[in-house]
Amino acid sequence: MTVSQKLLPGVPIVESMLFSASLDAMGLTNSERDIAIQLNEQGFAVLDFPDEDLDQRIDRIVTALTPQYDFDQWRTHGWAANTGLRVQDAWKTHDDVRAIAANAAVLDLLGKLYGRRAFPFQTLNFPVGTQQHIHSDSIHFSSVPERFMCGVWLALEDIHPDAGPLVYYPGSHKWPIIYNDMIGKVIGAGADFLAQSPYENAWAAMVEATGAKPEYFYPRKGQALIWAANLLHGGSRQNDPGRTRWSQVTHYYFDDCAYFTPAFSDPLVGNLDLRQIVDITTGELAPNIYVDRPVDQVVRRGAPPAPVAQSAPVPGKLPKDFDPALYLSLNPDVAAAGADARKHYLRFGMRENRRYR
Ligand SMILES: O=C(O)CCC(=O)C(=O)O
Ligand SMILES: [Fe+2]
Repeated sequence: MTVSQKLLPGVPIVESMLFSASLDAMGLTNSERDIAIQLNEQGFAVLDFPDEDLDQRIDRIVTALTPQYDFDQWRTHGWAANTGLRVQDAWKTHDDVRAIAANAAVLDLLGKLYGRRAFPFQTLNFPVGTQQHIHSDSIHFSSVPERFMCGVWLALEDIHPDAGPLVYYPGSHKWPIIYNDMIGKVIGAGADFLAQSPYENAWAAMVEATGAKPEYFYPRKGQALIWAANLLHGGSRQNDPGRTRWSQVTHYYFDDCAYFTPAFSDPLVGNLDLRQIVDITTGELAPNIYVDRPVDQVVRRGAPPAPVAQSAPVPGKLPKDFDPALYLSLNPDVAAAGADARKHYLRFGMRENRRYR
């Protein structure tokens, strides 16, 4: 066990103040050690994806997923978020997507870097650049303790500089994680369903204020980039509108944490958007754990022991008679924001007592 695990068990070794003092005891090969140092100092590290069958897998993924993307819309209108150019959780139906997400050598490496078992929980497959605003994944998928999350971006083809490559700001992972209270956002004050956009001006200003310089990922097919939970990253501008940018992103969590969405949570006042996370390697739910105990068994001072507040936000079931179109017409602000009716109702509408019929 490293000194970091002994004294700071709730901090990933690779993100720990005690990283240098722990490095020799992490059981790393020389090349893994380079990755660890890079991830610690810069918040990202590049590796050749360790899979002998990768080329065949990529061929099969591209063939299987191509019909699922709306390339016609892309050619005429360009990228707009979630309009058919991203397939989420294709691991459920495609063995090769799953095999990449669950690659044993990657899991083993991440386990050594973070000091807990890693497991994949979400895949995203993109055929083109996302041009997504720079962001920290920590507002979408965080954990308690924080930073037990990382992303792996795998190039499924050689990525051209004009294809809108992944962009990131080295070192920004060490900046504070920005939460709702820091940007003056509180659930219940309106526009609750906006996750990322309320943060974007603050991140952009932080980049400007620090003078941080962007780097771009121009990988060969089969190269991958690991990023730390709070590294600012996004999809850069796609200069050549006809170029594809095939990639698979896998997001990983680590054992024995509580998993939640900070953008939809104000923990101090009991709003906690706890996630029901499926471990892709087992297909089972990953238990939400707070310092070695299931969160619903933690004794809360001054409160009856159960049910605890955390159980409330467990995503509920849609009412049988839920009609998405009717919901949007009854809630024009939701419709105006372009939110998905089902997701909005489960996440917010229910607790806001919004009308759905
Ligand atoms: O591929 C991109 O352009 C960004 C992907 C991303 O931000 C993510 O999956 O977390
Ligand atoms: Fe991201």
